[in-house]
Amino acid sequence: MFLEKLDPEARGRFAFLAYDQGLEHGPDDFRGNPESASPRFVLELARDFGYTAVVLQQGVALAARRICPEVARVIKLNGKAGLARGEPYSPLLCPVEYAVSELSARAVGYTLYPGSEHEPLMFREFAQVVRDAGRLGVPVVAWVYPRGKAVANDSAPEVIAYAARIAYELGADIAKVKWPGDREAFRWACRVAAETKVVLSGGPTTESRQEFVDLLTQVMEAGGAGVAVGRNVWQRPLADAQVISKEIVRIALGR
Ligand code: FBP
Repeated sequence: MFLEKLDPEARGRFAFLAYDQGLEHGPDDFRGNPESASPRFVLELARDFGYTAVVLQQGVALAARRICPEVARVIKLNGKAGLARGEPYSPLLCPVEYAVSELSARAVGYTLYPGSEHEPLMFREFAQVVRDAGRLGVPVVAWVYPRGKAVANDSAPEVIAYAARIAYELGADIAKVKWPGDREAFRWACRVAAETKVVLSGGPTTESRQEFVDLLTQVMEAGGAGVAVGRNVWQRPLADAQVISKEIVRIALGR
């Protein structure tokens, strides 16, 4: 509803640089490119290549305010570490009000795990986030990852389409979903998401840069609204991260 905060020209295209994996996956994600353990590496890429915004948890956002205040931020409101097993639940950690007033959030983000035994709790929290964000005039990005023992294949076409629709039903402005395997399945997910914009969730780093670029091209051809990518950028050494950033921004934002 308030997408102009992220997209002043109303072009409906987004390129988010996600950097919340230090919490979600742990520091092993930084091993391949140890420079990426510092948010500076990611913030400077976002600034220099014109990403729409970086995605940060509250703690890193506090540092980002100091290191690179000019880079727009999507604040992840909920999160969990990757250590626990069992049915996933990602609790709300940062209120929308704090994200906006103290962390200058341009948008807020929340991960939903539909299918988890804890789905009702997350749906309720998310519904409240949508109402709070509406009052404060910031858009909401939903990471929608069907997961848990009830979900046999979390990237099956019908599961991804359902994820996109859940985001719409619950009031998200943007839904971030995994790749369902082909262009037609992604097109259907975009269709059923109605007014909610659908962006691709990056996923593990591909063997070659070109592989990821080709994937993003298919997403845009299928009516996707862009990407929220992390590892495929900052797990590569600086020169490679710069080349792929240029391509990502060109394809996702059309610049
Ligand atoms: P990547 O591009 O690195 O896959 O990041 C996208 C993202 O949604 C992150 O925002 C989040 O930390 C992570 O993936 C969650 O991944 P998982 O599927 O392992 O829960």
